[in-house]
Amino acid sequence: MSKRLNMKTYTNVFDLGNLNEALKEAAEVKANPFKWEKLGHNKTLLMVFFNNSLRTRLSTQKAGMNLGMNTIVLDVNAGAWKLETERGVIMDGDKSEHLLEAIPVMAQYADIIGVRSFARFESKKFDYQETILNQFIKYSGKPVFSMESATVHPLQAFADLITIEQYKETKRPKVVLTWAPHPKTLPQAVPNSFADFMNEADVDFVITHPHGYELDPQFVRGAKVEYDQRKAFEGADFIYAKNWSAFADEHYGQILSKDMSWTVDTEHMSWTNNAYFMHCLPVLHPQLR
Ligand code: AN0
Repeated sequence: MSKRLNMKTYTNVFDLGNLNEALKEAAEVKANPFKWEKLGHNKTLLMVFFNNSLRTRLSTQKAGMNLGMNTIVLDVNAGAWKLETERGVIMDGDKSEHLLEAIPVMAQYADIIGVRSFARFESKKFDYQETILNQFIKYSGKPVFSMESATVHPLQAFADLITIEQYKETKRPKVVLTWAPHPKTLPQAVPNSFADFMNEADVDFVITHPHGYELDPQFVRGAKVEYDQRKAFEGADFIYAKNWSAFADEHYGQILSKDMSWTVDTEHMSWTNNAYFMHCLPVLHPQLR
């Protein structure tokens, strides 16, 4: 195996090292899930959840098991003590323990730690500094990976790229990330990481969203942004639909539009090159089927 074994954090596409090599290895593991079943012998994977999860929880625990690891799943605030995560506050509320005391306890039982900690939308700075994830990185002394943190979801994005690689019919497919409406405030983590990965992949990448939904430039980088959804869809081979709330300082976490005409339906798909439709789930269905 490659030097990815020495990875200390996994939060973005660059942590994977050579992306083509990583994709090749991923395809091998997908074809033979037990290929490295001895790799994790007597190692412990700890998965720490501050928020709910269905797919990431199941797939990550299964991945650890397929690598021969012991896996421990900890639901902070449910089974474990409620944790105070802010520094310098008086702890006279409903929190029993401070994160900084809990991290070394978690770390002593783990060889690698996955953390799910969604954006809170109380402070853009708190979210975009990845305050929770970075405390694990800083104080655990163990390799740490994001299982969707405040600003990124790199497991999702890598899985999406693996899917695109598997299904693409041309060498360099056109991939479109489209905003779609949702009644609740959703994080930017999934679109951020999707852009992060697509920008480094061998694809023609376009992002489309209504005005005001511009994502963080550190993830958008050189990607084409097309405000006309129909134009963006023309010739697309993959449509990736996702809602996110506003990123801009003055509107951070706000819902600026619920324009249902952005919902991807069969008419939208007819504008494409017979594209595959992708969605990370969970999804709200706009009408009963
Ligand atoms: C999350 C999100 O949109 O980031 C999880 C997606 C995998 N969804 C919700 O918060 C409902």
